[in-house]
Amino acid sequence: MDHRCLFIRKTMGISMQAAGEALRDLVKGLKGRKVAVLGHMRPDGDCIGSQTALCRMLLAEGVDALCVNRDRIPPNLVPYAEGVTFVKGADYDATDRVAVTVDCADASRIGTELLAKFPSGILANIDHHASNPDYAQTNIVVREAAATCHILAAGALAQGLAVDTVTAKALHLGILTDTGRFCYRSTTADVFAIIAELVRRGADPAEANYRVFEQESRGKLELTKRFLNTILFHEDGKICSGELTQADYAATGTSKEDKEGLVEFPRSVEGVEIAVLMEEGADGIRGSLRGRDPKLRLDLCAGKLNGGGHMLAAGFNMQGCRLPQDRAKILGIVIAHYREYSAK
Ligand SMILES: [Mn+2]
Repeated sequence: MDHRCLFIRKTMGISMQAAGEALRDLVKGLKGRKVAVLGHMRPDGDCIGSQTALCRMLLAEGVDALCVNRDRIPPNLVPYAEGVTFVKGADYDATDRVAVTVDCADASRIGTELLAKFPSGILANIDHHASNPDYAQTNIVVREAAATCHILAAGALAQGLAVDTVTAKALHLGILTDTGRFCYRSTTADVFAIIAELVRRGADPAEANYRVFEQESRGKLELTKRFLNTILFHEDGKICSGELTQADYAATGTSKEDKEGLVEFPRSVEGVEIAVLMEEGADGIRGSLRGRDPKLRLDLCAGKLNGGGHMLAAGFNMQGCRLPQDRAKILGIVIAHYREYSAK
């Protein structure tokens, strides 16, 4: 007997128009209920912006709502959570709140310990990830939306839900970060029209750009300097590598989270087809590979270095290796892979 039909659910998502109507019905329908608005682990701008905006729309309708996250709000995003209570997942012990998730591709993205505090499941799921399996009772999932904040902004503006200056700033934050500062393919004319209305209502692009993108630590800049000093080109400039060591983190007061984005320096150079970042830790060398041509199959290249990933972005982990004696071996494998796949 074939049971597959029980497990494969069609998840087509809904239109932005339908999402707006569903958002209005949800916000109005929650009157008299107590609500926890949940975001994902390691929250980003779209997560904090969505939680704040939805919570403020609920509060404006007289609904008792607060936000709960496993992890803290990143310090530079704290100003966007104005007027809303954020509770740490570990401190959350209420049993009388219904759960609404925002920006979570799956319920487990809120963290398994926090999810266990809602044994009756998720009431509503507002999201834009293509893989979202519609895990809640009400699923407001728009797959072509640029951000969860895009869904909330479009719905709230069309349906007349409360969008004051603070809410407009939160919605703008999520769209700004999830579109890569309005650069990704998801940045449509419709997105700009919504942003125009949010700016009219008080969203401040210059302030947001400063808070989100111009608050790097001095340590991160020093780490960047050290990384750039290690940059080398191979294969006539087609491959560009750079490296980090424990000593670099120690000398700059940074941690491995601060390597975020560094691989973009070698990747962004004209002519470079594979960017390599090698990081020597206590137990070996971890690495990142980045490319722009799927033909080079960086997932397979990483596989040759005890790793894996996607065609354009992959990672590897060479236990027991040290940079001085092993960098040439690792780069040799990348170079051989490049020669083989670029010739195909
Ligand atoms: Mn998002």
